[in-house]
Amino acid sequence: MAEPVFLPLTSYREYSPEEMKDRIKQFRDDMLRRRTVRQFSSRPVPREVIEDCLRIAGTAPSGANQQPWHFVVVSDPKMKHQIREAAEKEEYVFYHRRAPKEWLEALAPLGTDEHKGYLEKAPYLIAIFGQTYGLTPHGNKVKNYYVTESAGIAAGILVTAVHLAGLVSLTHTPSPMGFLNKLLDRPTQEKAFLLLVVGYPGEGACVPDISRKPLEEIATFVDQIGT
Ligand code: IYR
Repeated sequence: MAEPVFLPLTSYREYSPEEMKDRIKQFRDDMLRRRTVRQFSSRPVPREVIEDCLRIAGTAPSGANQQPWHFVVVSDPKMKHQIREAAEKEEYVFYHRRAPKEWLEALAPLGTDEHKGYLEKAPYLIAIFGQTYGLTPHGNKVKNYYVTESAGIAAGILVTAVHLAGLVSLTHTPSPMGFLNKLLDRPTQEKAFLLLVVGYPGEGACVPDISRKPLEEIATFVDQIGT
């Protein structure tokens, strides 16, 4: 069993209450501007920005620090075309056969359908895989814990980083996503759970007229129990 090694927390920074409030308000206002976008421009995005966004996503906390994620960044037009074709095939079945009426009703305000032109138009597709197990240098399996939670947090941070970089994204979830393993040559222990479409918004891009739940609806504060 490995012995824990501790180092002083030198990276922490405390802010005065004023500074804290200013900083978080700034961040709140930035994040309130984030929208999921389905109309993309083909304008190129500096690869370096995508690399930094992934470095930032890789700071996510993870079960036993196993960092059970892998990101495949696709900019190759031929691969984007193949991904589009495979995704549209699944989506066609979803919209025309598999999706229960209730699900289609829930999706109606978004105006989505099986056509996924943005998978070819956007400069970058980032496929996010969760690794159910890792491998030691000797090829032995090491079980990973809280894979979906960990990769989900990393994905959330990635969405945030992309937004703060001045780009837009779409959290696309073609289902099932097994085709991504095949096309992107990823091993079976990796499960794709999100295809993040990244780029600039298309000219005149529009977004659905939907809103966010207010704080009172999403949070409960337990300040004092009883008297
Ligand atoms: N994967 C489909 C359907 C879809 C499902 C959910 I839940 C969404 O929030 C949006 C779409 C599609 O991408 O069209």
